[in-house]
Amino acid sequence: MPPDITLVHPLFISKDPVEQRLMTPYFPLGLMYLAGVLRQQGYTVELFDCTFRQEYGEFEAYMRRVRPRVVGITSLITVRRHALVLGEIAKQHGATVIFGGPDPTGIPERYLAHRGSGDFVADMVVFDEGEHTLLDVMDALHGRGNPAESWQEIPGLRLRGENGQVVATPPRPLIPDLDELPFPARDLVDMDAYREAWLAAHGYWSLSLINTRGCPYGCAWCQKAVFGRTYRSRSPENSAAEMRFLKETYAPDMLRVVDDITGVRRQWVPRWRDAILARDAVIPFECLTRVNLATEEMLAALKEAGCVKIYFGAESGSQKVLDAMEKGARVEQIERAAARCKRLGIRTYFFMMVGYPGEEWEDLLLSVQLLRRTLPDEFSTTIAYPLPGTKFYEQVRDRLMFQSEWNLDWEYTAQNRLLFQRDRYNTRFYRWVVRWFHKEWEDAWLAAGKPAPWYERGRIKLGLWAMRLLVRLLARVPGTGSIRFQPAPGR
Ligand code: B12
Ligand code: SF4
Repeated sequence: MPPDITLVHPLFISKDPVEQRLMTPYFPLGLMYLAGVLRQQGYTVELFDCTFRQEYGEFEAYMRRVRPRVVGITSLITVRRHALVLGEIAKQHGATVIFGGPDPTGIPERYLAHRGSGDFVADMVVFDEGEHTLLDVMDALHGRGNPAESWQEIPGLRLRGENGQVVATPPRPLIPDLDELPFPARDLVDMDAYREAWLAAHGYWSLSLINTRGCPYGCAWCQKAVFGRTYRSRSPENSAAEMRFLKETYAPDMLRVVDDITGVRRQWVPRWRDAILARDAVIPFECLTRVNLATEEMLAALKEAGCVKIYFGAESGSQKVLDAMEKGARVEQIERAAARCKRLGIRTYFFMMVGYPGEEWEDLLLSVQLLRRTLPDEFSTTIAYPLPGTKFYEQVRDRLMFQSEWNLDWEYTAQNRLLFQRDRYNTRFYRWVVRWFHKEWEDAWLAAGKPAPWYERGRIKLGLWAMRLLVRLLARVPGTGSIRFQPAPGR
């Protein structure tokens, strides 16, 4: 018997140089939540996970053999092309094809208008949060419960109108209580393959967990498709129960808490710590928070709950640039957060960004100074890229360096590359800035007493000297030139 629905994760590590280099695969929790809810209502679900697969042909063979009636495909901007190709294959085998996730929500017209070799591929896009909408769609397809008579009656969909326009059905209210959801259906995942990939690349393995949905902040470059500027959290007890379950069932070495922001509600974190300790559910974990939330108390509670590493979106050492990004954070807060983590023995990882509109040479120097003063344990630097639907995108829309927004595919964004015309500076300049930041940071660690053999010190000093000279020279050279592919350094 074919399953009632097959959910597809279209990320192929074999086709993605960035993923190959990082080798930190996580299966998509969104799909696993959908699967959990559908199974709770009696539907049979299979997962087709492309993570460790090589070719589209494997999905073709699956479709030929299994013939699911419905295929639901999740998508991000990075995997849009694969999602559409897999959708074509599903359509050729007669399945109802549904797309959902951040990219289809952000740009549904891209999916609805896509024609494969002939017919339209997508029957619909599930917009925003998916659990209840997909359940309604499945009920309608199977005539179960009180099924909707037309797709237009189901809230939370984007459909294709007669003239090809996007038709929106009424908005779907957000799920009020996240504790109602079953834990993600991780049993559908080939856990051994993930475990082995992690162990081979890093010597430990990590699973993901999510406690909250949404983020109340409004950084101008952040695409907030799906959960918008809303914020809901599970109860600390519900989350701790899942951690206990993960510890007993899978015993991962690490957890990645994938909330946009941990600790938006101040009292939540100490309650979570208590719930974790009470259940003996500690698993070393890493999470992301904002520097303005990183109080001594919050960080101490995270540490006691098992936190070993915190990612901060530091972005820049220039207040002017942070304000332009509408980051809602101050440079002093970045410094305080880093110092507090160091005192508590929590590792820090900074996300830095260069090339944001308004950033000038002096601002880059301030970012260098920030890295040198705060000495994060790790950091990565991204050249700012404008995602559709953001204020940043609107700001640079008339200066984009590709033909239309339809071209804003991952071929462009995967490369750490400047995507809009600036008055000064080009991609080549920023790529060297990224390397320069790294050398400054290495040198600052040496200056702070990090032990290193003489040849290593020499390499860093020489590299730093060369980098400083080069970026100063490049800062004066106009023109963009053509740039070879080079993946972004990390996330
Ligand atoms: C965890 C995470 C990661 C993890 C793991 C990804 C994974 N496989 O789970 C890692 C660190 C690997 C990662 C990497 C990247 N990420 Co990321 N990530 C996230 C994060 C923080 C959480 C994802 C999550 O689990 N959400 C919780 C679930 C419940 O929500 P959901 O996935 O949206 O699913 C719901 C709905 O969308 C819908 N739905 C989803 N799929 C489907 C499918 C169907 C059929 C249906 C009906 C419904 C449906 O229903 C689900 C349940 O309600 C999100 C931000 C966010 N808060 O969502 C960013 C986010 C998804 N990432 C993003 C980006 C840009 C990236 C990177 C490109 C970053 C980088 N520069 O390297 C890479 C790309 C990786 C790749 N090669 O594809 C963007 C995507 C933007 C876009 N439009 O595509 C987001 C939205 C962050 C942002 N605001 O910019 N990411
Ligand atoms: S970048 Fe982070 S803090 Fe800013 S709006 Fe996006 S999720 Fe929220």
